[in-house]
Amino acid sequence: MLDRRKILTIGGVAGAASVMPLARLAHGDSTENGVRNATSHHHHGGKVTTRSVAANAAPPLDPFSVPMPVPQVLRPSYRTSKLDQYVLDIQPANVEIFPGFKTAALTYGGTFVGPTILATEGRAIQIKYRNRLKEDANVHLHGGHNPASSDGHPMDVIPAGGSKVYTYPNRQPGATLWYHDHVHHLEAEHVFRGLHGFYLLKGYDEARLNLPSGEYDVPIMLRYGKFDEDGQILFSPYDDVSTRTTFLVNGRPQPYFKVAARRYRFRLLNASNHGDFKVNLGGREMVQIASDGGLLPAPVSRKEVLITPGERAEVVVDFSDVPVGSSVVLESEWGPVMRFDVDRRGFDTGGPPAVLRPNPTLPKPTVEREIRMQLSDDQQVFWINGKPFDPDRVDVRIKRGTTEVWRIYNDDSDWGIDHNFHLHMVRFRVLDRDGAPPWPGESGLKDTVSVPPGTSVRVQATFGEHLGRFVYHCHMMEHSGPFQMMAQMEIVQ
Ligand SMILES: [Cu+2]
Repeated sequence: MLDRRKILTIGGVAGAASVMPLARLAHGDSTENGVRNATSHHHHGGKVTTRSVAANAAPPLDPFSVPMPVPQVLRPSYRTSKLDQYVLDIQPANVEIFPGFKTAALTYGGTFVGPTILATEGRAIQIKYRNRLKEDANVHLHGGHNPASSDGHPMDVIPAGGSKVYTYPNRQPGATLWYHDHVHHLEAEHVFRGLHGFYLLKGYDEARLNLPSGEYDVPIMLRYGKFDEDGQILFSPYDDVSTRTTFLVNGRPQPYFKVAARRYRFRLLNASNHGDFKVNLGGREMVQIASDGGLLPAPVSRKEVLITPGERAEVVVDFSDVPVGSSVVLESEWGPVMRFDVDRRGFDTGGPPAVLRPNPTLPKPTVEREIRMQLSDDQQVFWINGKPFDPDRVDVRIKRGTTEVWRIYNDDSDWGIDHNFHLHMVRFRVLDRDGAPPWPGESGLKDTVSVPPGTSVRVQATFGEHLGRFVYHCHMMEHSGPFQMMAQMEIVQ
């Protein structure tokens, strides 16, 4: 049940500390504030300081001095002709993030980035999660088209010591999904402390596309972290998010990754609680082939890719012209994120084809809705359509199979607060941004979309096939969790 005490505590503390925590929380996303660099500890001169907000004091480390790991693939414990079954523990673990330091983390299976789960379109997976924490946990498969009972609704938790089997039918096109905690009020902290991992769903249609595969198909989780001098994770829901300045790439700070001089498929995920990644390769082309919902209709040539929290962007990068012994740095607006070191020759057989995965035709919508995202009048919480999240309230009822257009507004232009929007269970098409065409890379199916302050985005979705309650929310996790920028829909017959 809803923990009223916790809500009151958060509200009371936020009240005592005035609006500043929320304003800081929000402004951490904007480009005008904060410098992100994993190896130096900037202070934000002239900016308001708030109580209980420490600086990032991560152990000093030269950039590109640790290797980027590729998360281990989880092995099924049982396989039948139609189904793979897995067991995965949600457990505390001491992990190595900074060399020579053991960091206390919350993990799936003992690693800071959980094991990768490999799925195939049309072949179901069941995962038994055992909660070895001392508090509630649960699992949301972000981007998954799954029954409500397996969606990880914020109120549908696995109690401490308990377990739960989630069933994923995988009846959806291939895509880079990810799994993370979604317990109401705890998700921001749980994810920040390590409850995140990849779930790679391979589509029927991918084999014929000649995309880089095997060791040349690499999931890369980008996120921000914050640590004390002993390498321990610092988290507060009231944190100044612009102080989360450590770049973590698959769980290591500013790593290097050895590559062959050939094409790679990189599945970029922004798993940050807050903060965009706008990345480039110093002018080198990134051919975007997929977004949240999987393959785009056609490849899109990019020099810079913006990934907001929860979003994925898959890019094909060709290193064949890079001399062996040279490097290519992945940079963001806040500094170098990681380095690709070309250490051997490579061979491949051509780039992605001109046609990847045609979009399904857009059915005619029969319902239109407005979703308004904004800071509450008393500045204590964030609202969707004038209300904070109430798990006992259904905000919209949708007849199964209905096609709807939602226009999502970010009404926080006064504060300049970034939001984005994540819809559970279905994938949507981005129709337009204030009447203008969607951004590059938004041509396919998505489940999370950036909504900058003062703008609106129209999306279209068809709400099948699963009945029941699903949430939609801002994916900046302090907004949606502690500060309640979340609502729920019920799909009915
Ligand atoms: Cu938000």
